[in-house]
Amino acid sequence: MSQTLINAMADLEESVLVKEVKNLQAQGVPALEIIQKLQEGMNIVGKRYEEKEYYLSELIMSAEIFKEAAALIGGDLAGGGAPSHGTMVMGTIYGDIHDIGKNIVTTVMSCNGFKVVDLGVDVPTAKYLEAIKEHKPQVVGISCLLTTAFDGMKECISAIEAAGLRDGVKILIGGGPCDQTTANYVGADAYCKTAQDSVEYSKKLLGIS
Ligand code: B12
Repeated sequence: MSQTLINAMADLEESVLVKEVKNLQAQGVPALEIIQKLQEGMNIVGKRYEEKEYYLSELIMSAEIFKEAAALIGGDLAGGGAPSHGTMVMGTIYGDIHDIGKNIVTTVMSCNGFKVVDLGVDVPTAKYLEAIKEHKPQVVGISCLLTTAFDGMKECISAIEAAGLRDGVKILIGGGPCDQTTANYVGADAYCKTAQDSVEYSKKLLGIS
């Protein structure tokens, strides 16, 4: 599938990217596949930033371009009419303001039968605890794009446990630098690489076919 799209995202070629997204949509390529390619392009942006080929201004620009593409695709993600599987409380952990991935997961979970309570970004532990008590979710999602915020996730999950709320929820984590080792370190039930994974893992963990 479209290397053009990956390159356009990585090279911040806005007009090429918009054209290619429309082109893929016209060919009937599923929205989630298009998003996955954009995510690959974003990973390249991240690498270029690390290698000092890109600076903060390019990171900001990449976010703007991604959002433009996501707005084009947004309508295709909306499913509606899915059965109700339960509630998910979702947020980006405190110290971290990245929200593009979180918003995609929120949309995809909503379209797949979950009511999602989105707590936003830079979410403190107390807000997760309050939301779990209030909304009694089956799934809690924590998004984290910064390795420096891993300890925040660990602290948050320990606090959920200390408050006696851990047994009632499955906790999923995700975000660029996370992996299964991170999930083990912070005490989550699963690590999800993509938004679609979050649907599959949630259903699997809750025993929904
Ligand atoms: C865009 C971007 C920004 C934008 C964010 C805009 C926004 N509104 O989100 C801006 C410019 C604001 C930004 C700021 C910073 N950033 Co930044 N950013 C990125 C970049 C390039 C892309 C992130 C992104 O949106 N990817 C696309 C989405 C779709 O992918 P995703 O988030 O991974 O989400 C998918 C999956 O992971 C999963 N998922 C995500 N969350 C969750 C949660 C759950 C529960 C589940 C189930 C699944 C799931 O589903 C999503 C869809 O498939 C990454 C590079 C990268 N490779 O991630 C760096 C990156 C994350 N940023 C980085 C850094 C360092 C920063 C800054 C500290 C820079 C600075 N000097 O100020 C600040 C941090 C500010 C803060 N306190 O948070 C580093 C982090 C390094 C590290 N190891 O910790 C990265 C990795 C770049 C790099 N390689 O150096 N950034």
